[in-house]
Amino acid sequence: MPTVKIKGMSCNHCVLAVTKALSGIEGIRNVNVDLARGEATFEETRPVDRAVIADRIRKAGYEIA
Ligand SMILES: [Cu+2]
Repeated sequence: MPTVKIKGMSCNHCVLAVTKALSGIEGIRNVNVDLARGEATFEETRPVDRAVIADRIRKAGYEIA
């Protein structure tokens, strides 16, 4: 399963925001964000450009590590 490292998450609100941001990308589903590990895993129904993922994460207020 694809995994991205995310910087800046500190609480469950952050987890929710990142989950929402990733879930809103076409081609991504079943997002699971792990706060302790600082990472998100998800399924791709089609290949998604990592730049698109980084952009959505940034717009939500976080950074791809
Ligand atoms: Cu937070």
